Amino acid sequence: MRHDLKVRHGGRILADALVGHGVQLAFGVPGESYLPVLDGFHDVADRLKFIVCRQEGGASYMAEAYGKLTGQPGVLFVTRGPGATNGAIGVHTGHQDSTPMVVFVGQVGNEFAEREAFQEIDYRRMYGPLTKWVGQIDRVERIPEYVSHAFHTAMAGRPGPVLLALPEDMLFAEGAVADVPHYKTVRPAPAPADMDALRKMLQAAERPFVILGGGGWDRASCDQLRAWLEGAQLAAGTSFRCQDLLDNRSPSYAGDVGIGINPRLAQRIREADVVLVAGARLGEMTTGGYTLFQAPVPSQALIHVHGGAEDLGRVYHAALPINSGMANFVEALAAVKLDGAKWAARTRQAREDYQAWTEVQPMPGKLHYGEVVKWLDAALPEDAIVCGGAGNFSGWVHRYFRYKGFRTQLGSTNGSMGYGLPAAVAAKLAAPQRTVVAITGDGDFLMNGQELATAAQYGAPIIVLVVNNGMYGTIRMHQEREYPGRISATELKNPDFAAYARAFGGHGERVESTDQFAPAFERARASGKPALIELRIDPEAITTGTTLSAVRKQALERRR
Ligand SMILES: Cc1ncc(C[n+]2csc(CCOP(=O)(O)OP(=O)(O)O)c2C)c(N)n1
Ligand SMILES: [Mg+2]
Repeated sequence: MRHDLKVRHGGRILADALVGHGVQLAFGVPGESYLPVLDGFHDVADRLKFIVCRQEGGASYMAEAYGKLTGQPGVLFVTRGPGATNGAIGVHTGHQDSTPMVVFVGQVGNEFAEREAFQEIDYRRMYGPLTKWVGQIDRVERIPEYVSHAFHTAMAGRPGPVLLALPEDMLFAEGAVADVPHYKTVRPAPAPADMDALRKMLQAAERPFVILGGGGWDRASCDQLRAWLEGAQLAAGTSFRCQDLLDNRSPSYAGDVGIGINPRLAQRIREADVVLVAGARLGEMTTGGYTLFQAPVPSQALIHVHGGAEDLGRVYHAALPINSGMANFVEALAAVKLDGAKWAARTRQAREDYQAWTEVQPMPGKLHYGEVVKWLDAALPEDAIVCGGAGNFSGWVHRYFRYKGFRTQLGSTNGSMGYGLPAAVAAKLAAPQRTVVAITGDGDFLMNGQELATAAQYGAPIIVLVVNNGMYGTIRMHQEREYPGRISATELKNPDFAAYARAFGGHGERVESTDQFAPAFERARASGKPALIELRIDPEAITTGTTLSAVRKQALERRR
């Protein structure tokens, strides 16, 4: 032990370690299992703010959204057992979305370990499949080493969540140890030979297409990539809920490759001869259930660029796999000069198809939700952040909203409900100067409605839209398709959402027709409080393109 070092308890060493790694906001719900950490936070309160949430599900989404927005690990604290189980949802989202996160969870003291003591869980087993690494810090002197390891792992290669368990006795113990400097981000870069092969493949293509997606991006790389795509006159799409990686106003942008894909875009991808995929895993949602690309050997020559070496060749055999971080890849692309004359007309057509697809379609009812999304698209500031969860209501946003650059969208690519509101709270706390809107469904919203209390407590004037159709509409749609007319477990009796928001000290209103929306939104914005606008839509309007009764009718006809 070096005598010039101050003796600190484990909680303080941990708090100092977080400050050393640049953590300014952390999210969580307290527990008696990690009291020394809360005590440590007391000492560093001027540098690190701990956002106390109302449910670990909300807190874990906030940490995930913070990581997604800032590119720095989102930090989450949950107590052992029940806190750890509640908090799993945001970790699953972070894993599937490749979002850097460092999760700390209380653990029973080592003196009781393995007895199934109060709230004891083996986190290595429970969280193993949801994280990149699960560790447990058993010795107080090793806190700085473990925390540094966790931050490096969360950020390296393909980013993702990491979990550290904190046995209670270790946190109360004291040690005299040195801090570790700020973590470094380790990401691979493409080899010159890879870039040469990429240039040759793309230049030889007749029908090239580009897909951008996944995690590990940053604003500068997205802007640089946009310029490169436009210079090469290439058409590009974005993977499911990664629509903000390419400014949707770019002449190269051809739409999102996710649920409810434009059929013409799907056709374009199937017909492509060379596809460059940068950052996307090519998961089920981005491949139309593994149909846009045949598994394991696609008919298109695939250039697959990914930060995680293990994700290359995982499903698809790429003609050219390139293990690279996105910034390094985009930098290397600058030297790749392509003549786009061969495919320029196809790119223009792809853009026209996108524009035609995003024309607002008719919708039953007095409140045209498509028009509302178009209004938001035009009225919100360019850098507004639009957060969303899961449900059919999100389809209108995917189709009609034009994301105008990096991190104007925060969504859960694992299709996880309840994400929009907590993501909006985290975004507003991280970027108070930006307008932040959460678009939620009536089912989706109440999965984490309680986090309005967090928004109110920390002064986060977000604007939440609740698209109310009185049901778990997505499931009802699938139900009508598979078992027409046999409604089961999908109807919802809802509270008065506007009154609910007001009960938290927020602003609340209900809108029942299209013309009521803009003034209501302006009032919500002007209120300066967390605000909620309920949109009463016609339950018949089940997607942007069809009605509930049409789905039922088609199903019945198929059965005849
Ligand atoms: C956490 C979670 N639980 C359940 C589901 C399954 N699920 C997907 S969409 C959906 C219904 C969403 O309802 P709502 O928010 O009202 O949106 P709507 O489809 O009606 O527009 C459900 C239950 C899920 N994706 N995530
Ligand atoms: Mg609904």
